[in-house]
Amino acid sequence: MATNRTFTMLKPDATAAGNTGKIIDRIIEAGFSIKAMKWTQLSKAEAESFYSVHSERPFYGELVEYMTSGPIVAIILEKDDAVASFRELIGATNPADAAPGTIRADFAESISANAVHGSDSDENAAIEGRFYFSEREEA
Ligand code: IDP
Ligand code: MG
Repeated sequence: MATNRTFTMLKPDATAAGNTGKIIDRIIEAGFSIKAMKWTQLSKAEAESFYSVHSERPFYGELVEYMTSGPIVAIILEKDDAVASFRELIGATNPADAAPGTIRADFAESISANAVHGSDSDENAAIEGRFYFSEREEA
């Protein structure tokens, strides 16, 4: 995957609240293009694997439980400087700290149920995208 790509999930709070369309609109309006997308649900083992980098963090169990509580939308996105640009668009992890106008400020419910995931590096964007999509599925 090229370094102009990032990976996002619209999390269970976003799918439950019917916010996926609004959030995808925001993402496209911000200049990202969709390279792969699927509506799916994580098993416990899959969520543990996806978030294994956080396995020592105190919130790991809560995070895995939350991320398996409902459907998610997995999306590979493309834009110049995609990783940093997307992190700016979504805002801080805790919606209480997220800048006005960011996706988390407008849609997140809590620090755990915070509407969207955004990769933190080019390397992780590639790994996370491949977790959900084969090369064949990526446009
Ligand atoms: P990020 O999603 O902004 O990159 P990370 O620190 O990578 O934030 O944490 C991954 C996810 O774990 C967050 O998006 C959030 O859902 C959850 N999380 C992070 N910190 C906490 C916490 O203190 N309590 C509960 N859940 C948390
Ligand atoms: Mg992170």
